[in-house]
Amino acid sequence: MGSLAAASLSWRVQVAALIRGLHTTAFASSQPLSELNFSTIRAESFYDSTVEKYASQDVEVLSLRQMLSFGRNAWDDPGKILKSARYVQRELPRRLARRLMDLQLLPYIVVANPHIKKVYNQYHVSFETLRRVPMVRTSEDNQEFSQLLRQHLDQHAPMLDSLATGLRECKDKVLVGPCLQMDAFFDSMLRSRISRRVIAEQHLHIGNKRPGYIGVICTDLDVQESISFAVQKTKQVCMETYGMAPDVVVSGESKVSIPYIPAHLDYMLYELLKNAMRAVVESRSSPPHNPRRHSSSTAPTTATATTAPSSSSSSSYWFPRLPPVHIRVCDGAAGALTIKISDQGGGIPDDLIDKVWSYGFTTLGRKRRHAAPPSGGSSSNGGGGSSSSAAADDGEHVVEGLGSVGPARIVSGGGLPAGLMSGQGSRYQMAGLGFGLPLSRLYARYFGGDLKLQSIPGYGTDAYLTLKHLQELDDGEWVEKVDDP
Ligand code: ADP
Ligand code: K
Ligand code: MG
Repeated sequence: MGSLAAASLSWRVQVAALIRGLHTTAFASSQPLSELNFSTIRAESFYDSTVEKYASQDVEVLSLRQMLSFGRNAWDDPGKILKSARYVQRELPRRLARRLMDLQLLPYIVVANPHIKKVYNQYHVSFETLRRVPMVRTSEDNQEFSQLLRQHLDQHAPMLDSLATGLRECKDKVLVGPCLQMDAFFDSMLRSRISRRVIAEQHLHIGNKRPGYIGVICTDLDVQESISFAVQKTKQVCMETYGMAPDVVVSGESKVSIPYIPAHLDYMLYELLKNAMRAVVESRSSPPHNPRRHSSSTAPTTATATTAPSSSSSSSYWFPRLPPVHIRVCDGAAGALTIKISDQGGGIPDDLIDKVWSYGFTTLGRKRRHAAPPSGGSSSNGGGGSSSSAAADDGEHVVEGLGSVGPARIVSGGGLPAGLMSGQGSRYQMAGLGFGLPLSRLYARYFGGDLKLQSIPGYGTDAYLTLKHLQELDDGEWVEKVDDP
């Protein structure tokens, strides 16, 4: 396998050199933005030296602290806004070029997949477009640039689904699966995606005067409020999916706020709560003959009232009282805020505890799919569908690989679920994409936090979401964290 990859690489180097010789650059930086015709940009060129050149340039990493201190009062400082625009126009082409190189290094059979090709082409078009934008010097330039930026953000919104669908299809192909370091590839692609969207959105909002906000960062995000929002949304989806939902009991610090991007926290809470609620409902609503069903002795008798199942669906299933999900907010001493989400949903079997962090790994099989199929009707689960011990006991299919990717599942705002932001109830899904855990951990780590699981198989799971608590220092600076290109 290794020699096959090496051979294909050296072949690529030769082709790259050939194409480099043919390649002509069409960069016209002296032309005003309004006169440039971006519609003619095509994305056919592979391995071109321009991509390599940009990819090899250093990226300028910005911490949340720097974003906050730079963005303060920017709405009142046109110079700052222009500086921000120039930062964006310098950074995005470099970061896009790096991802183009990553895509180029995929095996040919993957690159040739129509979904992956679509992603490559979109990245290349954005790269070519943004690198050609003349330096933003005036607020008129910035207006045009911002419009272009918004347009590209929108065009990239469905790329996550394309990437996931494409790689899921390719995973079935002989030779491809073992060659691909799938999780590392996704980590890098998605971290970069979060980064680019944060950079772009921050610029697009930096000129807005909004109380409590610097750009898209809420300076005092009320954690309890975010939890309430996520609980309400998840319960709604859970009800739509299963006809019942466990209650959620929140305890701990009631008045904690952190500077954070609300959509990021919303996403993580939503994904963790969906996992918890799904586990609770599925482990309690199995037919009585099921050996993995929890006996009532494992369920606490202190459970608060459970949202009742619909009477029609309860006829053939056993519906005991659902044990509530507990959320505890701990404002730790070590500059970290931890949100612990505990469920009694049966836990994660030992042999799956590492696999659950893989992109696309899900135990939601077609047979047990409760969610509405994605629009367009292609609710294929693909991904091999190899079964594993514990889940197989439950009549479920353990789907390895990229699971089912609903087109409406992850859309805008840095890869956030469209439904969460726009309230498209019927398109929600409780699970099945297999991205919830790894992507939430990526979001948490993005600003220096983390996500960990502690599971007691047969009983339940605790998820620990840790967020760096950024305190304002005397000099007005903020305690660190990270941006990863
Ligand atoms: P998805 O929810 O789409 O399946 P995730 O990445 O969110 O993808 O989770 C992957 C798998 O991890 C789930 O399918 C489930 O089997 C397992 N899992 C996650 N959280 C829990 C939990 N709280 N209890 C039991 N199993 C869980
Ligand atoms: K997963
Ligand atoms: Mg999930």
